[in-house]
Amino acid sequence: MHAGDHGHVHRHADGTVHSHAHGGEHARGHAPGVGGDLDYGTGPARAHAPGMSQSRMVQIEQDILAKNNTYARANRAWFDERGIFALNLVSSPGSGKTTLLVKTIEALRGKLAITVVEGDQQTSVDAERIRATGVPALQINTGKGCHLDAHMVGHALQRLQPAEASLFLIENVGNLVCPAAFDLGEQHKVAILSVTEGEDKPLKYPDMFRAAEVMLLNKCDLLPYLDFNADLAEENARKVNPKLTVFRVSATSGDGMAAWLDWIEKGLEAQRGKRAESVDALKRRVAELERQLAAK
Ligand SMILES: Nc1nc2c(ncn2[C@@H]2O[C@H](COP(=O)(O)OP(=O)(O)OP(=O)(O)O)[C@@H](O)[C@H]2O)c(=O)[nH]1
Ligand SMILES: [Zn+2]
Ligand SMILES: [Zn+2]
Ligand SMILES: [Zn+2]
Repeated sequence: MHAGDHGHVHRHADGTVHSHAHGGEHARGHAPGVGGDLDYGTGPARAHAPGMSQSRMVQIEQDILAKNNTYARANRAWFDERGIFALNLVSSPGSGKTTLLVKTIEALRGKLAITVVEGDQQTSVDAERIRATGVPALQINTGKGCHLDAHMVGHALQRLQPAEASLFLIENVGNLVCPAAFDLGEQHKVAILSVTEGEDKPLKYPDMFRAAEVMLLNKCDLLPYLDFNADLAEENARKVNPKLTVFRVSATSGDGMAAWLDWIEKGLEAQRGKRAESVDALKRRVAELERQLAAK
């Protein structure tokens, strides 16, 4: 039974029906035994959903991402016009995103305006931790959803109205997979990897580390107690993303935070500069038009 050009649907012994791309598992045959791996990521959809063809999955994903990208472009334009530097913090649950945000805010709030969006499936615990620092924070609960999308962030912008030339921090839902695919309109994704998670994570979840500009290797205060090779973790991350900037930090002790804070301030400066440039360009254009009108 065929579904589409690439997909292939079949029924298992337990009665469940599901589809595959050709190649991958099938190329290796259906021979019984424990040898050989199962790979559901070799088809055009790079994933597998019971009962759905690969071509249908690709179509659905493209539609969702195309809509998301439209909202993301609008958010990015909104940030650029106002010289706002927006960062999207992504990681697995519990790597220390909120702790890092609190420390970052405490260090920078005297110098610049900061606004935060918190994404979680449920609760407003993280937004409350941010508000305790005195900075405005909006909690977005995604319910069953495992990532924030650009439409949600657009609504958050309407509600929060972040100041011109300010820092806008987004904590995504703890998940190393989906947030990689969803552009929120941020300037950069920042991936957090904590030293309790294993050096292999960048290789196992490459999309996330490829999408990020910066990796914060967090909880470095625990390194003396762990069998974790920080150099190997960095090496693995650079294998999937050679341009990655890495900062080794401890959010709880504050070690290594200075370089990260410096990176933020430089990024914000550049973003403010971009706005100044576009304002200057606009002024020049208006002056030129006025000159042309006066000459008529
Ligand atoms: N030892 C140590 N613990 C840390 C550090 N940063 C965070 N933690 C601890 O790690 C746990 C999780 O931290 P959170 O900041 O809540 O992590 P998160 O990534 O925001 O978690 P979710 O929002 O649930 O995904 C807490 O118990 C923190 O105290 C660190 O640098 N060192
Ligand atoms: Zn099968
Ligand atoms: Zn958190
Ligand atoms: Zn809407």
